[in-house]
Amino acid sequence: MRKTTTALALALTLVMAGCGDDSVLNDSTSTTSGETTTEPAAATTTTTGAPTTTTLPPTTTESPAVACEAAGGIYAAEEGDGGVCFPAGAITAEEYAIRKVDLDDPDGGLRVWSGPGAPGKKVPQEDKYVETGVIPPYADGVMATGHATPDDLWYYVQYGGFEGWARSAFLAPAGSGGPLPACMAGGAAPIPSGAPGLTEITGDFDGKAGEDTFSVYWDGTEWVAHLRTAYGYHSEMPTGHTGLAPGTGPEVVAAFGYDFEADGQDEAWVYDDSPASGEIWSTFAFFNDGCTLTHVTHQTTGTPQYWVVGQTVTHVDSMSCYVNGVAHYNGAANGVDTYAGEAQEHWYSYEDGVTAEWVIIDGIVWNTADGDVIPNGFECP
Ligand SMILES: [Ca+2]
Repeated sequence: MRKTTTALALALTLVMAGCGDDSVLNDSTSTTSGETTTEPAAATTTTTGAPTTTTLPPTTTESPAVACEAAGGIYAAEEGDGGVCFPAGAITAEEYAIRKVDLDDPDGGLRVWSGPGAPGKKVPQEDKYVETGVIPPYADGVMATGHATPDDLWYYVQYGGFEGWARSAFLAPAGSGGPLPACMAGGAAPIPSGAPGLTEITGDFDGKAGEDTFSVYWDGTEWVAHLRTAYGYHSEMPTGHTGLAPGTGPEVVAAFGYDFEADGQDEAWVYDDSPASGEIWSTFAFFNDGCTLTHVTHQTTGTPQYWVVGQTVTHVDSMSCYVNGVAHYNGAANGVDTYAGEAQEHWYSYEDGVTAEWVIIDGIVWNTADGDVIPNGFECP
């Protein structure tokens, strides 16, 4: 680590000199003037010319940059005078990978700068620093040197022959993301900025680690389900839920993610708030094979599966998650939360399969007459 730090300090000095940064020149200028001023002082205090009183301690002639780098720090010089010293050892020096940067990122990847953002700022100080390079999306082998801003928003990194400051939010420990997924190129367009009715949930919807975002929004005509993976891949499809434009009627909402069959891949739940029949729920799954978001369908009918949940005047419906599926209860209402007489309990097993091209929902119906009190709603662990 010490070796790295020393080499780094040297490299930075070379870079600064190579870029024509005038801080190095200023350093030598100030050193010269310092020496000049010592001579008259020496002359007045040593009138008989004692030659041994002429030198100042070396540390007072070093610029902040040189002192910083000599101590293993990184000095971010600003335009004009001054700069900031970031000491070594703020974070562990280790290898990172780039995450959450889209393949089609307009910058071509993660931009690296000669200095970090101001404290608390997630954007670089473009008026003070310059871009030193761009690290491609999903690149591995990004070396963090151990220097970081106190707010932890910026790390100093080395990659592919250049180095500088990068946003820590886009750095993940090497290997933490597992193998790169197949669904990395192409895909749908990102959600338009300011899309109305937007709701978002997070989870591991592609099973590739990292935090994916599942959203529902109004595209001007209908409610659309949209998945953005941690790798920046986008997939979307209509929810199929009826609803009106935001603010004018029932809206469709992204509710939560849940991994039914514990295969490491969350399924996303959506509902619309229908005043006539309570809530109507359905679920979406992402398939890495085809890189597509899919509406979970009924095995027999082949159509998207919807479940009614909630209390109406004459019926009560509720649903619970189980190990690999859901149980849906419905029956005549008897008070707010209880079924009157015979209720039905429908079990829907769920299997998306590793290689299956469609989702299987299998409905099995059997009657119960226990009249148990069942929560009026949808409960998932
Ligand atoms: Ca799953």
